[in-house]
Amino acid sequence: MRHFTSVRQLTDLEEAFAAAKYVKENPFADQELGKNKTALLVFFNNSLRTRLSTQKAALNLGMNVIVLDVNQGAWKLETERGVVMDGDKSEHLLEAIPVMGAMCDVIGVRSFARFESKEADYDEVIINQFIQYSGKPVFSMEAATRHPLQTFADMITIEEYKKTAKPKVVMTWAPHPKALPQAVPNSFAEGLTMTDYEFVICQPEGYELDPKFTEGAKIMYDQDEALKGADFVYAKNWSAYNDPNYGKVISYDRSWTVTSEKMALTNNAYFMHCLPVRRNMIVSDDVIESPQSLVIPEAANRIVSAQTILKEILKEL
Ligand code: AN0
Ligand code: CP
Repeated sequence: MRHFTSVRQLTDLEEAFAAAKYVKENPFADQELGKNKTALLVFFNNSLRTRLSTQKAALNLGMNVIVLDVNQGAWKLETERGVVMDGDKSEHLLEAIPVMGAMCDVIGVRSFARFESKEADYDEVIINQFIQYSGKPVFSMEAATRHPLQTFADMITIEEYKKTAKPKVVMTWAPHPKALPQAVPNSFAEGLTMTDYEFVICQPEGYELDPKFTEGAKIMYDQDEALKGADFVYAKNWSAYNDPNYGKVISYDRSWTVTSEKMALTNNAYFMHCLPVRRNMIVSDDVIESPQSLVIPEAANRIVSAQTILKEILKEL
């Protein structure tokens, strides 16, 4: 594998789960692979899990790691070509990227949707520039439209906890005070539609995701109906995708919060969320603290997910 930007690249899921299981059981078996190799992790946005788990994964593989928070200490970067740079931005991304590439062997990039242009976001302009100009393998640590390392960790977690071959997995929209990207739900939908599980997405009217990610999923607008018989409830907020509301919050409806009353409709489902989560907006305290909550093992599987992918990239260096 050269670059990793979408979970769809894991064409053989069984093989990917087996590779992840091996990594989980043998975390230090491949230290030679990463010896004298440097991973540069570039963050344009905040992170707790991705920052820690990707570093840990790289260290487990024997790599050296450099973390760059672009907005804290680096020069302010211009990303548009053709701009007269007479403002507050001192450097252009088109120089910064090859410089970053010169300092490492592999680059991870976190760059959320900016909601300034749907086209620029959905064309993945930032991560694609890293792919084009860094000269190094690039992997997504959440780009504008996808968060594949999260989805792979989510899928590994479902594999570990499922009690039937084809569990019912329900991804439900839940309320949040700020506009969030569609990357996590897009990616989760992309990943789950690759499986033969029963996969349902429920959301209020107007929150339809780009159909390119959700094709094959059952889409519902009644959360109570959707949750019936669920084995896994995957909660997430996202902002609207469809015009004219792209990147906007169009509902704050707290009747969509995942509470114990909602969980009572399910088949004693496990609760999942990628974190960070706002309690009592997305999920009630009692649900996230219940024994059915998988949020911590799910986060811990981010190491496994990142390490499995980094290992594939290192093999081809
Ligand atoms: C981000 C999002 O929803 O994409 C990151 C999640 C992993 N969440 C927030 O910004 C709160
Ligand atoms: N789930 C996730 O990616 O978390 P961070 O934003 O903290 O990295």
